[in-house]
Amino acid sequence: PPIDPMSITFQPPTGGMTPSGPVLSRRMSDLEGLFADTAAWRAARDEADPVVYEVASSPVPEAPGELPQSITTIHPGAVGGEFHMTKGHQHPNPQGEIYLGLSGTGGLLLFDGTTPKWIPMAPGVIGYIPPGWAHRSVNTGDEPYRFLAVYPGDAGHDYGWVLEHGMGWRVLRGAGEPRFAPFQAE
Ligand code: S6P
Ligand code: ZN
Repeated sequence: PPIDPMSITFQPPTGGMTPSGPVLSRRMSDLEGLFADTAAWRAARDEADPVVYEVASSPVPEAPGELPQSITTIHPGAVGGEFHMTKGHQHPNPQGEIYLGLSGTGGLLLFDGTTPKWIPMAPGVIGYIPPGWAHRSVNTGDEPYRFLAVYPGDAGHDYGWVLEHGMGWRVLRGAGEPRFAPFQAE
């Protein structure tokens, strides 16, 4: 059933939404196979299994014609020098998506299966993801990186594609600026 017009209030201290839909937490243990340095990933998982990122969803349903939103907070850190990041996904029903940087610094890594692209993200930056581009977010700073996403309700989420194809690059801690290394299947 269609939902009524509504306003949603962003909660800057936590990255939450009021009213809210589901909120999910991704811990290190949920991110198997993502980081190149498997031993460093295993050590981080076994030691404290920290929350790497959280996603608060709006109450807008994932249904055709609707535009659900989410706020993602990626906590700062790296695994074997590779910055904390989201799993990344493709939308199986290819459609565009809009991101807006809210706080911290990071980037949007996009991959169409051939060419990786990097959009630096900061508060006020709108990142546009065209249809057909897999996307992953990376925190390249030392404070939480937070952004709003708005996506078509029937876009769907395919995580297997990224596990199979990678994202073209790995984003590593460099001297000041992030460093990009070509993705190699492990
Ligand atoms: C949804 C949008 C974001 C991500 C979120 C977590 O289309 O791109 O809300 O879901 O940033 O990333 P991931 O890759 O774990 O879903
Ligand atoms: Zn998406």
